[in-house]
Amino acid sequence: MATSPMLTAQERTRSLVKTCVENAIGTITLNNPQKHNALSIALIEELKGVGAELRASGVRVVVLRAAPGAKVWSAGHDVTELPTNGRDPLTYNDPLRRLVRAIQESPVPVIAMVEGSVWGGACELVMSCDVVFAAEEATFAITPAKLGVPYDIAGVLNFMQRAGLPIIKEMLFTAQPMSAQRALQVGIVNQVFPAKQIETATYDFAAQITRNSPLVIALLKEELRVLSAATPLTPEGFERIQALRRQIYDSADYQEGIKAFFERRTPRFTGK
Ligand code: YXS
Repeated sequence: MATSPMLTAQERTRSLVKTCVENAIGTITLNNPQKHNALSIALIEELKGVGAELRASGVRVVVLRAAPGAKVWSAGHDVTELPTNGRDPLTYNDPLRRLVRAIQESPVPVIAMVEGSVWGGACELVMSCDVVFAAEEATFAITPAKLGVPYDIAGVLNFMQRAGLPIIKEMLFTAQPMSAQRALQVGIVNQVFPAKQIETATYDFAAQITRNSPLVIALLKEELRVLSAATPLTPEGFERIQALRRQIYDSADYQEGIKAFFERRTPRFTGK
């Protein structure tokens, strides 16, 4: 039975993430609890770096997790890094966008092992992983509408690929946390376990993957990525959405959402 390889000679700690490798399973642990693992540029750059190192080391599968028993898996995009000067907050080269693509394009399956609450862009990060195992008390809240953020096309597509439109609309329009049980019912989460069992269950599952052909798994993962990304979007459709998004990140409501976050109050959106 595979166990969580948390104390191996190959364990390495940077400041914001920890990694270790055992039995061809790489583990990346988000390690910034003071900021609830907010997806800052610094944390994302470290995540991308260790991901590349693990792939080069020949791991067959990666487990992405927070510290054992975390109350918050990740608080989402680092709000202090959202631009308020009229620039698009989520462009192609935004660190979160680059991290999501790196996970999707990785030839190695990534399993999100979720304990605690997941917020905003971290929900997209989790939902872009290949498999999601969650503890019973985990929750998932997709928050652009709460923050006033004009989420981008690629991000919305990633949500659409994880659950049906009614569920994604429910999560996006309310910005409220969804329980792990409900996320399991609607297919956002693959399996749910009591907190005490989730590590063993995740690493037993990961071990099954390590026993299969890495070449075929890499092919299947890329086939599924390319085929599921085949979305008809006309240039006019793309430009229309970008124009709508620009009206929002130029709006007073966008500024209000971020201001309210820092003032720890409910935003007062005017629709302007
Ligand atoms: O006051 P200090 O310096 O200790 O810092 C506090 C928080 O400001 C900080 N923090 C964050 N910093 C930047 N970006 C964040 N997303 C973020 N979240 C938290 O961490 C320190 C401890 O937070 P605190 O005091 O609120 O902890 P708590 O235990 O009372 O509450 C935990 C949470 C997660 C319920 C609370 O921190 C929270 O609601 N965080 C924001 C969750 C959220 O709305 N995330 C969405 C971020 S925007 C995003 O992801 C996309 C752009 S979008 O919105 O479009 O999806």
